[in-house]
Amino acid sequence: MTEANQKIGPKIGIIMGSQSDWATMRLAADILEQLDIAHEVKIVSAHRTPDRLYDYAKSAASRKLKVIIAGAGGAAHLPGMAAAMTRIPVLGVPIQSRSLNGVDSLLSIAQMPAGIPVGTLAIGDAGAKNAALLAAAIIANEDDALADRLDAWRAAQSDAVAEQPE
Ligand code: RP5
Repeated sequence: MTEANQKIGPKIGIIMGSQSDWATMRLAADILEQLDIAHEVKIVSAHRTPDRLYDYAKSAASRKLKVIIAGAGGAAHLPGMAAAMTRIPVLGVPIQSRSLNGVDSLLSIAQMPAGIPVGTLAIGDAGAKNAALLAAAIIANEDDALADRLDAWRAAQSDAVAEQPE
């Protein structure tokens, strides 16, 4: 990340329920690095550290976070509980769990009651990457320089797709 963007403080918060989620959620952080978006990364468990979750969600608006990306697996209450305690948009990443392959995570995150939305991404790596790209797109609406970087990122992706398989 450039020094200038580091100084302005995080715009996106990446939180996850466990150290074991980092292998997936680091893919979101990698994309934010590529796009030079200031962000922070924390382990915040809805079940094991509920007070940390409360403090994080309650302070998100006053700390001027623009989007929260929350990854969790199994009984994945983290994104929904974070969304319940802040109006900052929450994007949920269902971690691919060992026992049910992430279907448990997906349903836990997607099936929110009306009134408290969580934008739910795909299970696992694709979800983590797309959560970062979606968060970037949201912020880019108000940030022309980032919009240019995101357009360039997408163009590079298109250029990298071969016309024929090798
Ligand atoms: C959830 O439980 C975490 O998000 C993680 O995906 C899952 C398993 O956590 P560990 O037992 O690996 O710490 O809270």
